[in-house]
Amino acid sequence: MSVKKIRRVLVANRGEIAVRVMRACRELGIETVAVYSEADRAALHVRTADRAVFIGPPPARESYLDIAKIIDACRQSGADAVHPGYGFLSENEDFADACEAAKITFIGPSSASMRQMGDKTSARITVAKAGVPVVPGDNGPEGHGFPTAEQALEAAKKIGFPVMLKAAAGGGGKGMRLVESDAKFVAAYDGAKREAKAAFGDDAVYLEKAIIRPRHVEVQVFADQAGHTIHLGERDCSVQRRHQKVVEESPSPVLTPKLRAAMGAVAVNAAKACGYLGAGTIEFLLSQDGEFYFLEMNTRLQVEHPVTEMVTGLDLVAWQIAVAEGKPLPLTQEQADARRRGASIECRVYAEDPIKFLPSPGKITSLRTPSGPYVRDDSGVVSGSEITVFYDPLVSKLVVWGEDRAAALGRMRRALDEYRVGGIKTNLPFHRRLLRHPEFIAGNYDTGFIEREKATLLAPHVLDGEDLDLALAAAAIHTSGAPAISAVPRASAAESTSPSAWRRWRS
Ligand code: MV4
Repeated sequence: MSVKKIRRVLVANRGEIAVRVMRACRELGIETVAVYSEADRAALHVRTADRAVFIGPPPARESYLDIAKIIDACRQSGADAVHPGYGFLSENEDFADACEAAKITFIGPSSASMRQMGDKTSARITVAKAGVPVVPGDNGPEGHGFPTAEQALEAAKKIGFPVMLKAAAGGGGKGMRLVESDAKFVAAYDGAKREAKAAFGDDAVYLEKAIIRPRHVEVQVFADQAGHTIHLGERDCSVQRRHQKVVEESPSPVLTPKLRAAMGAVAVNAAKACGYLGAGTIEFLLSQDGEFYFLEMNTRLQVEHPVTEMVTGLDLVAWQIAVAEGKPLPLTQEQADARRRGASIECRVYAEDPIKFLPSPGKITSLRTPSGPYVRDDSGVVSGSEITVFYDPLVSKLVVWGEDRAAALGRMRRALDEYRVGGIKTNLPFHRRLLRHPEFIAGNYDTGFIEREKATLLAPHVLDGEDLDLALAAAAIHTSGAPAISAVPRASAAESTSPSAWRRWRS
């Protein structure tokens, strides 16, 4: 239990989340400290902070992931608290311990909670004891994986194929294998073990029954130091590709109020089971028959937290700071339930080739970000910023709110059409197509959606109808010597933004 007012926060992160956290601090009258690598000297998060400390070379291992350097930066700058953001050191128990040892408030859960939830077999055991439904499976003879392929195969036969082999130390799909039959089991077991060892330095693998075409639905939880724990509803994150989320929304288009209440109550129990403090997320798989299963807990603020903020009208970073200072949660579960209103969607805008899904680093030479009612663009870049190969190529998170899902979809289509990024390729054309896909509009999607629909979602843009006429007319004017229309530039071919060109998707 700690009741210490926070006066100066060091944000141990970069990019949009560092800027996001600093905005909350500024609003609360809390001073901010940025840390930055050689590659981030001119970065927006450095300019946003009250002061900044240089922490080393561009590779994250030598800067943003170096615990000693971050603790030293706190000492140098007089910070009394650290916000870890997401990624980097946010789920590193040793970092939380190092902060405690240095008497710096870590804005997040205890290292013990992180340890308990970081290991997947230990998390399954912990939450199952609290009555949380986990995916049926076998954690292995001692509860931490199978020592031999033979023992694992025996267990797999009992569970029944198809099964999932998963890394105990894992998460994010690394060291994970879907196995359809016993013939392929031993090779999959060896492969999963090798991948787990390489990725986590721990080759323990365990078994779960495979859920076919699941949705990924996660519940936002919050806990204070008195142990009060509530949930703030769910986010549907099923639209992802290769374990990289692309679009998230709240509420999930498929949850009934009854299912939401059940998942929320279970999520609260899962958080209580590990003595949780602060913002956390309980991930579930939702099967096609409407059953839900605990998958894992993320012991940090998530990338997609803004959709929850939009439907609740709350500032989750301000809440994180409040509970870290020992203040009680400002709302009861009933009050929180009464706040949820309308629908919110987030599109992750990445600097990547929209066809090949490969990063497209470079300098952003021009930028027009959407705005207008209920449109939020959380970005860590401005015109002139560099997207480098060293870090995540996220340009921004475009988030909208609407009275209902249809309004939110219309608003997102409009916002996407306003968005212009020059100098680099982005996945904006992909998002424009996705938001016009009939199945997405209907809410009919699961975790395999992008892979199955990639041909339609990635088809190169072709002008048609009115847009083709306009483009032809503009070209005729241009070649006849009259000035090209430039006051309100139409989208370039690469940008392909004109709304009516997407008409093919309207059913
Ligand atoms: C599963 C599953 C089906 N059945 N487990 C992928 C990442 C890791 N956190 C858990 N994952 C999955 N676990 C069982 N028993 C399907 C997935 C999965 C998935 C989960 C969430 C979001 C996207 C996904 C994409 C493919 C597979």
